[in-house]
Amino acid sequence: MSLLSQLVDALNAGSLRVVDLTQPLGPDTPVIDLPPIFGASPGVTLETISRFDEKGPAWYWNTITMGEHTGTHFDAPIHWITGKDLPDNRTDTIPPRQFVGPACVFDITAEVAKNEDFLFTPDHLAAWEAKHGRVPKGAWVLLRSGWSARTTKAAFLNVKADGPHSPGFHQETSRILARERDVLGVGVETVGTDAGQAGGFTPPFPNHTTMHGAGKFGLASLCNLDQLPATGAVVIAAPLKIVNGSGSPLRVLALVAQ
Ligand code: 23J
Ligand code: MN
Repeated sequence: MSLLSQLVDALNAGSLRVVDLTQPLGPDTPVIDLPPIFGASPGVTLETISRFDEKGPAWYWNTITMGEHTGTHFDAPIHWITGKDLPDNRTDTIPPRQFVGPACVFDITAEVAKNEDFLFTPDHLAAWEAKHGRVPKGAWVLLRSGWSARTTKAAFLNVKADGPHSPGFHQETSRILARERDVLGVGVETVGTDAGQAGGFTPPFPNHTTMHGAGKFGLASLCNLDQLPATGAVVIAAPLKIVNGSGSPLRVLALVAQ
């Protein structure tokens, strides 16, 4: 039997499951709050073009407005100054092969429950690899923090007097994953791929700086990572083909063996 008919049979039999790693996208979707000196990204608005009325008696459709980096979304290398001159760095030019890869899931739920600013260090990576094997080239590395359980905007963005607080990667971990493991990119449950306090790190937003400078991608606001094994799932994360796009909302799917 051919590989693809085996795949279809496994999906039909339920021995392969499709897990949706995507948050609902709508007016309540939280968007990152940068300091007011910077441009703000608009949240989602839906405006009805017609709904079985005089504007369209048999059809319903909407106009959508939002920033490229809204809800569950993809960060392309051109999003950051370090990746701005790389080849194939935009949503319309990234080769589609790079949207598909095996998932490595780093479970930091327990650590984050104790420390919402937890950073995943090279020592944590070494411990994960001792248990699960080396992160393979072309992997999607997913940081399972439990953050998607925060369902109110206030709890999800977690902004305090000194700015937002949420977990992320230590810069040296980002460097190892990008340069030594040659991953596709990293995915997180939080609003962005950097820790909440990372605007004050040196350099600011080190994960964006490092990943995009190496031509790697980001996935933000993922959910259902608790349904994935540490290794063995396959993730498909393909952004809209926006011409010159820096990223886009997308549907992220994982194939998981039962
Ligand atoms: C712009 C500036 C800082 C950050 C971000 C965007 C994101 O998180 C993003 O969506 O890429 S941290
Ligand atoms: Mn983004």
